[in-house]
Amino acid sequence: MDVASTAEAIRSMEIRGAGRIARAGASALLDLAQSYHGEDEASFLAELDAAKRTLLDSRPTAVSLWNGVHAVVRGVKDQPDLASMLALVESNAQRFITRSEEAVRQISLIGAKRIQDGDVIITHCNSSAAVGVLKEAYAQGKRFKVYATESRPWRQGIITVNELAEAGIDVTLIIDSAVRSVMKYANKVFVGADTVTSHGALINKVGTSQVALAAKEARVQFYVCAETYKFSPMTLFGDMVTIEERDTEEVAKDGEVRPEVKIFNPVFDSTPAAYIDAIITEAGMISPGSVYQVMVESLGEEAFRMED
Ligand code: RUB
Repeated sequence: MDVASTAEAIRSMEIRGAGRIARAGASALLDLAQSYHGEDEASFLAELDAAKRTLLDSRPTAVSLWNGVHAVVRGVKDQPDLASMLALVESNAQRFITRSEEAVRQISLIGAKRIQDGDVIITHCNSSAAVGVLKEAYAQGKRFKVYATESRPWRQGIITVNELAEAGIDVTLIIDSAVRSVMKYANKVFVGADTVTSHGALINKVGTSQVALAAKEARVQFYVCAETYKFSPMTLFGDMVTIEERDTEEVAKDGEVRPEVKIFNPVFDSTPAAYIDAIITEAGMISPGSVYQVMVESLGEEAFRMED
């Protein structure tokens, strides 16, 4: 898919989930390089820069997209000629996509070790990393129950329950506001991540922080499944993560509520590090306090050289 259609598919949530949008962004830049017919370096760099901005503007919260796009463009402008620029975009993109898919696989294997027979697990929204952990544990022969939230307003929980049921897992769909009632039956929570800040806070689908609060109250273990390209270098410099607000029509259709009613539709929220027992990454399971160190090791020093 080209850059414009990829950005539109991300904006409209045809492509969604932090890992997928990062890979889609990298893949759109790969497509740009492979189909480039211009002849000079300056025009290519200008087109690459415009493509980068279009992709980054599509959804603001998941740093995975920022890290993916920057991993692809890194070093390109220092190349001596157009052919080397195109070759570097291609190899960077392919490397990012392969590593990202491999990271999800590693997280499944590492996370599955935390699951035992008889566990009752809650998950929220639809995270391929969290679903991967549950499916891997089941494939290893572990038997457990899952409660999955509906995740209003987009109801990504429907995708989760169908994926888990198809794999054979005993899964129950609940509405978001049932989380605290159901927490008394649960002993573990697994969720995904859009962004993890340098001080270990989690930015994920709105409602995640309520799940974490209920888990803390009930002393239920709360695990985050996050590839290290969801760690945000910008937060180290004090940048706040932008919480996306989507169309109010997603909450109530036009005409459904009186015109004087205001609607607020933030689609992500922030869970403080103190509510998180561990973050399961492809580099191993870490405490929220270790995010900075792992971020430097995994993303490399150049990820901290802030370009816009
Ligand atoms: C999806 C969501 C997921 C994370 C992680 O939100 O919050 O938990 O993106 O997903 P949306 P993954 O549906 O608005 O994109 O583990 O697949 O990267």
